[in-house]
Parts: sequence; C-alpha cells; structure tokens
Amino acid sequence: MSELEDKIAQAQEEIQKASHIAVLTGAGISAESGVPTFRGQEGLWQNFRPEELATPEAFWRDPKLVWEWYDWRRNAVRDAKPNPGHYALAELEHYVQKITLITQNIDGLHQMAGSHDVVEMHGNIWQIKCTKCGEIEESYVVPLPEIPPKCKKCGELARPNVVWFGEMIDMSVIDASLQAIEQCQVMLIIGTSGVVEPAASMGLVAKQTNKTVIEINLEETPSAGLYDIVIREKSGEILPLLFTSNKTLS
Ligand code: BJW
Ligand code: ZN
Repeated sequence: MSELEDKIAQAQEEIQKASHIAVLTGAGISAESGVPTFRGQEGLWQNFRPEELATPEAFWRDPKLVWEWYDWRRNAVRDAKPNPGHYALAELEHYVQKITLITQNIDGLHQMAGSHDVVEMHGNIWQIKCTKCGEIEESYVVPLPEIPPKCKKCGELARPNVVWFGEMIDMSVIDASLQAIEQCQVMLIIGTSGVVEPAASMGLVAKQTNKTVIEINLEETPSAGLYDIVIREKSGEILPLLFTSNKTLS
C-alpha cells in the first residue's frame, strides 16, 4: 500500500466510525471550480494582497476600488459550479448522522452542491449591505450597474456583506462552530492556508479536545504538524475517495 493509500484508508476508517463530523473549508476547495484563491501564485489580484483590500479602512479610503475587486470576484463566482469535492461533502450527509460545514468561502458553492447545515463565517458575496441603515439586498447582477452601489432604501453607500480584517465575526457563527467542534469526533480541514483567525485556530481547539483532525491541502500549513492525518492532494480528487462508505444511518 502506498503512503497515500494508507492515509486514505486511515481517514476512511475514522470517518466511518464518526456520528458527527465538523468540516472547515477555505478557498482551496473552490479552486477546482475556477474560483481564485487569496494567497499563493494564483491568488493575486492586480498586485493587491487581501490584507490591503479586505479591510474597512481600504473600503472607506477607496470604495470604488474595493467594489471593483468584488465585482471581478462576483463575475468569477457567477459561472462557477460545485466540483467533486463540494458534492462529496454534500453526499456525506447521507452516511453520517450529523455534518456541520463551516466555510470561510463566500461563494455559496457548498449550498449549490446540496449541503444543508452550512455556517458561513465570512458572509456571502451576493449580499449587499447598506453602510447606514443596514438594509441587506440580495443581488446577482454582474457586472454591477453602478460602482460603488447605493442602498435601495436610503440611497447611502452600500458594501459587500462580508467580514473584513478587523471586523467581528457574528457570535452565532462562532458559537455554532465551537459547538460543532466540541460535539464532533472527527474534524476535516480542507483547502485553507490556516493563517486567518479565528478559523485558523479551530483545528487547534479540536486537537485540545482530543478530536481526530484530518487536513487536505495541496501545500504545507502552519498547524499541520499537530493534525492526525495530512493529505497533500487536491480536495476534488481526495474527498470523493474518502466517503465511499456503505454505511447508512441506523
Ligand atoms: C487547495 C487546492 C485544492 C489550493 N485542494 N487545497 C489573532 C492573532 C493575530 C491576528 C488576529 C487574531 N485574531 C484576529 C486577528 C486579525 C485577523 C487575522 O486573522 N489576521 C491574520 C492575517 C494575522 N482576523 C480578523 O480580523 C477576523 N476578525 C476577528 O477575529 O474579529 C475579532 C478580532 C478583530 C481584530 C483583532 C482581534 C480580534 C476577520 C477575518 C476576516 C477575513 N476575511 C477574508 C475576506 C472575506 C470576504 C471575501 O472573501 O472577500 O476572508 S480575508 C480572506 O482570507 C477570506 C478568506 O475566507 C480568508 C482565509 O483564506 P483561505 O480560505 O484560507 O484561502 P487562501 O487563499 O489563504 O488559501 C487557500 C488554500 O487552499 C492554500 O493553502 C492552498 O494550498 C489550498 N489549495 N487549491 C486543496 N485544489
Ligand atoms: Zn440604507
């Protein structure tokens, strides 16, 4: 058995034993759907780093520039379809009593693949939120007719309904994530560089509470040394292999 086959067999065994699995995904799971990641060679946008654009300061300094970035990303996401990795996670719901899918992605591809219990940590790219009255509009129009867009209700400047650096993540999202990590037996961490908090620490929380952590990522990540099974392959190729269990809900 090759080293990879061995890891896959170990991961299958852990997954088959579990009744609750917590899954944390990042931009890497959508890479095979053609959605650009943030970091790494493919992740750059016109020489800006996410830390320079995904902040409230950047937005207030230059709302047009930040909206152009989001308009470009909305365009990239609009034509994207879920890939075998997204579908495998959705399918897993049929074999495991409870799956909690925590995603940092704002592309909606997990829901499109059929996953139900999805916790969106960083918001949703199709929602536009008024900076004054807080009204949220769902808009799938690409490109946006007006950049930056204005609130339909009060006419003030609107922003993407996403979480930027320095902004608080909704407490209900943190609670749901920590509760899932506390209750699960296995945590899967897929396609995230593991540098953005608080998501980056969730695998550590799982380890502190003796959960089995399985990571799937093409590249090395900061906390990989602490995890139980680490698979350095594409998630769209590995996830369908992990969930070929015949186990059904009892
Ligand atoms: C594949 C693959 C394939 C590719 N298969 N794999 C504690 C310590 C230090 C700092 C902080 C801290 N707590 C909070 C902070 C500040 C900050 C932070 O973390 N900074 C760090 C950079 C140091 N965090 C925050 O501000 C957060 N708020 C918060 O904690 O509030 C409380 C607080 C505030 C201030 C101080 C203290 C406490 C909010 C973070 C919001 C992040 N927002 C963004 C933008 C969202 C909207 C949008 O999408 O535009 O979220 S930034 C960006 O990074 C986006 C992503 O969700 C996030 C993570 O990126 P991800 O998903 O990991 O993608 P990549 O591109 O980095 O990695 C892709 C990976 O996939 C790679 O590893 C590839 O190898 C892999 N891959 N193809 C498998 N086929
Ligand atoms: Zn408004």
